[in-house]
Amino acid sequence: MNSFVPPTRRHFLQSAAAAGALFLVPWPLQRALAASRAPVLSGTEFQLEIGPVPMNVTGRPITATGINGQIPAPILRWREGDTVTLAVTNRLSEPSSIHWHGVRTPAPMDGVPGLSFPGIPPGETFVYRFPVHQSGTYWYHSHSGFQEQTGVYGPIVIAPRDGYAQGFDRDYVVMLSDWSDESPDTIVSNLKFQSNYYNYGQRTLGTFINDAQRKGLSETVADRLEWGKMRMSPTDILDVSGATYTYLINGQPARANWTALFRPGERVRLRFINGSSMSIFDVRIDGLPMTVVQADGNDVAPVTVDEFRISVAETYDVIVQPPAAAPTRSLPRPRTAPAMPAAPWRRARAWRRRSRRWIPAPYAP
Ligand SMILES: [Cu+2]
Repeated sequence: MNSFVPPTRRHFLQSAAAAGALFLVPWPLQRALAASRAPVLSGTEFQLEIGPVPMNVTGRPITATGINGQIPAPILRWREGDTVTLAVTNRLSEPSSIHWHGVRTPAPMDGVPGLSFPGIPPGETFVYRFPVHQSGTYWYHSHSGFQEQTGVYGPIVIAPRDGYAQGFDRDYVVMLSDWSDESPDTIVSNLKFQSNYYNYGQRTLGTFINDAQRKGLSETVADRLEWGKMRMSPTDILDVSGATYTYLINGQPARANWTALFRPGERVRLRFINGSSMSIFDVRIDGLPMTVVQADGNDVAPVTVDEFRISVAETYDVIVQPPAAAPTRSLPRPRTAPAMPAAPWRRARAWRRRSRRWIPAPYAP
C-alpha cells in the first residue's frame, strides 16, 4: 500500500536530511508526474479500521499499523456545525484508541485511554460521536502504545461554516512524519541505555582543537566545562535523529517526490501538519514566499515568510502562488543532524565533517 519502487532514473534528493520532497508542479507538466491522490473521507459518518499495514520505506518490507490500510490515515473532511459519527474498529491484537488532536470534544469522546474512555479492546468497535464546534487543520492519532509512531495518524480538515477568510484555488495536506524500521520499543530501550544513542553529531577532540584555534584555549575549556556542568550536549537537539529516522511527506520518503499540481496563477493552500513522533522541521519552498494564514487550526493575521519551524503536533496553513515557469521544490529539514549514510568506513569522516555544518549553534544564553 505504502511501498514504492526505488528510483531508477534520478536520485534527486539523496540528502537524508530532507524530510521528503514536496513538489509544486504546473499543470502542463502533470503528464510527467503522478498527482498526489491522498485518500479523503468526507461527510458525517465514518468507518475507520485500525490494523496492520504493509510498509516499505527503506527497501525493507515491514508490518506497520495504519487506518483503513493506509499510512497516513485517510484525510477526514468535516464541516463546522455538523455532528460527526466515527465508528473505529480495532483489528490489532492489543488495545487501541483514536485521539482527535486539537478538536474540542466532550470528555468521553476525547479518546485518551484511562481518563474518561477505556480504550478499544482488540476486535471491538467504539463509536465516537460529537458536534464539531470549530474549523481548521488538525490531526488524529492513536493514543495507545507506540501505534502512532508506527503509522496510526492522519489529517483532519474542518471547513468553516462561514467560508474561508482567504481565497484559494487548491487545497493540499502536507503531513510530515518520521519513520524507523527499528521498533519503537528498541528505540526507547536504546535511549534508556544511552541518552545520546542516536546523536551522531557529538563534539570530539577534533572539534575541541578547532574551537581552541578559533576562540582560544581558555574560552574553549570554559565552554566545555559549562556544558559539562549542565550535563548536556550542545548538539542534543532531538533524542532520535536521522541515524534511524527516515522523514516522510504524506507517508512517502524524499525519493518518492510527493507532488502537488496547480495551474499558473492559482493560489495553493498547503496545510502542514507535523505528525511525527519527535522531529521538528524547518519548512521552506525554494524561492517561494509562503503566507501563513492559520496556526493550529486558528486563523491568524496573514504573515509572509520564507521559512517556518513546525514542532511536533503543530499545524500551519500557508497560501502560496507558485510561478508558472518551473516545478518548485520544498525540503522540510529535520532540526537534527543528518543521517549517517549507508557508507563504507572511509566515508564516515567526510560525513562527520559535513554533518557538523548541520548542527545548529547552541542556544545563546
Ligand atoms: Cu495528539
